Amino acid sequence: MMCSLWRGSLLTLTSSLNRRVFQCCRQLGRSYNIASCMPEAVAFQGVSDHSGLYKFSVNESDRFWGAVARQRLSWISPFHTVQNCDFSQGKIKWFEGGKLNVSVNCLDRHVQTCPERVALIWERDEPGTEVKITYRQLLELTCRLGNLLKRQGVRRGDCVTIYMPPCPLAVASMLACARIGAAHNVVFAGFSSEALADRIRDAQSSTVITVNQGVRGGKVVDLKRTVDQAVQNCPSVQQVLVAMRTENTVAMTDRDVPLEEEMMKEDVVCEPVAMDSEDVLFLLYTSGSTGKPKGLVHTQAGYLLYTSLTHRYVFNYHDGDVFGCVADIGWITGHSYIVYGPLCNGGTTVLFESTPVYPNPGRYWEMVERLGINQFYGAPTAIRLLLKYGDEWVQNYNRSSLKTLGSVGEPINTEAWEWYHRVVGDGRCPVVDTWWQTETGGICIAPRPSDPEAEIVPGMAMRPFYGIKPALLDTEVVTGDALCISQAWPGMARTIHNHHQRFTETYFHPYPGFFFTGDGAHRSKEGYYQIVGRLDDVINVSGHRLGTAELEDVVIYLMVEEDVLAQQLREMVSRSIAKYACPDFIQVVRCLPKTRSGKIMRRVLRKVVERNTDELGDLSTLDDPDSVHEVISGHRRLC
Ligand code: 6R9
Repeated sequence: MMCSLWRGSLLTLTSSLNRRVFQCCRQLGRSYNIASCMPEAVAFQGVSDHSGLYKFSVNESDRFWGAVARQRLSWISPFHTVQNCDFSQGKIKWFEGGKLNVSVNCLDRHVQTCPERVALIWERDEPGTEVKITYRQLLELTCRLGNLLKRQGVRRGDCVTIYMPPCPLAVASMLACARIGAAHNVVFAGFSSEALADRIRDAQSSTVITVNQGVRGGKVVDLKRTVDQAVQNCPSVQQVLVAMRTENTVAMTDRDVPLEEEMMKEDVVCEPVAMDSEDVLFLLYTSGSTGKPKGLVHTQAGYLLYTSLTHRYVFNYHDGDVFGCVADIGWITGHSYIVYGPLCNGGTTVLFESTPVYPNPGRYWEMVERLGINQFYGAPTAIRLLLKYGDEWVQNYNRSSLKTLGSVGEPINTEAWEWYHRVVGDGRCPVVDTWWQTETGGICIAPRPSDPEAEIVPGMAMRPFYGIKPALLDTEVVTGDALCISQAWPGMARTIHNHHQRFTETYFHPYPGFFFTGDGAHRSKEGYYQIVGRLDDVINVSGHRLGTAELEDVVIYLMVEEDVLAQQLREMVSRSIAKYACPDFIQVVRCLPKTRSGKIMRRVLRKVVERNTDELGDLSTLDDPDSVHEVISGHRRLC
């Protein structure tokens, strides 16, 4: 029976009226009006252009978000207050009084209008074996899972930990939690058993959902075994639901529940729970620079609204498009732009199980051709890796379906940006460098390609999204560098699970009255933003503050080629930045300590250089633990 649910069917995606309206608007060219930048905006009388709409969104924030929330979301009962926020206490509340169900917004309403539209394309590890799941099928999977969770004793307000690679059952698990009012805690299925155990314990989950094995880059990974090890140290866990990703059997204990078998016994109808706007939707842990990882809390309505709006406008997503975000679902990017944003918009979204180089460095672009991907969203670390392999791997494939290219996770250096634009996008697709964080819930600064007038400068995140009011505040050494946001927006995190004080201290105390992002940024005279990296990674040389991004932009390629002498590196830095910026000390390593999402853990490097290797902080998100040992031993040898 499972097979019939999994069997992919080729569907003709219906082109809705909406799409035709947009085509007309585009034909009108420069004489576009407000309806072409935001159809919802007809409610904002008197506002007639894109920048006017932005101003309205920040100056009349209640009217803006109130109208958008009424139009974009399906409510069970209407909200009475748009926002009730006080940064001094870290109090953030949106759409109070309103009740809704997130899974209904992501599934049921699309099943009513287009049940056979493809919701998910599961791009499995082996190219050409993708599986398509329609909205009707995804609703069915979600309901069965919701009923199973209830049968297993999961109640409204509980938190379910999900340790699965990107796959339809992982998405159905997230939505099943949302349907029955439980929160989810997705843990990246590459984290160690200790990292998983830490997160299960902090979230106090009684239920874990996993798969027997994962498959990535041609390798089989024993995920269930990692869960077994983790739950030994998690007294809260009462059951582990195990889905079968491969045909290999794994040892099952009394605690384990065979997921497919049990969900097939359940009904395909599961009554959605009416949730308050501010009930918890999920926890997501991000590494803290010191101490334990932080379980950031996102709630129902505001988060859903914000991801849906940003997905629609930042990527210029239209009905019928295929959206390809190659992130993992265990990262906020996966939550917001694989699952919630695209599904809320009735989109078709890709779940990428593989790696950028499996079976070869043409994988992304072969997939773009085969699936007809229209918006591609990836990380600079992968773009830089692929660039090294040359243009042919890209040019071998037809990429004419592509309309927008997105970048996220770290600053994209100029060469990578140019290559992405010129080679991948054939110079015709806007590259949107999107700045945001787990804490912000969705994209906050991006070029906004849906604005036909918008200029895009390579390597710049450019402009704030609707409702986002950035402020650059003085740091200890330099004026106007610390990126803050001066008013609330619906997508922002509400607290750190069980640590509200840490939440207010981290984000609201450094600059009273502002949300502090921890990143540094510059603003050009045109008002465009450029992100320069984490402020705590800034290097202070003779009173000059240097962003790590700026330095890395100069040396990055040489480092990869590994055949460049220290002297040449110094000359380059001195030529491109200044003599004072030249490093005194250069250590060549095989690879830098990075997180799974490709961010260099510079705080760890700093500790090594300071010889404080006993205080490396939270290393649970580290991709390759050996990299730290190599840096430490190499550093000892050199000094
Ligand atoms: C979405 C995500 C957040 C941190 C953020 C910043 C860095 C993300 C960026 C970027 C420069 C961009 N970052 N996007 N820096 N340009 N376009 O990555 O969330 O994992 O929480 O990381 O990533 O430093 O503060 P998260």
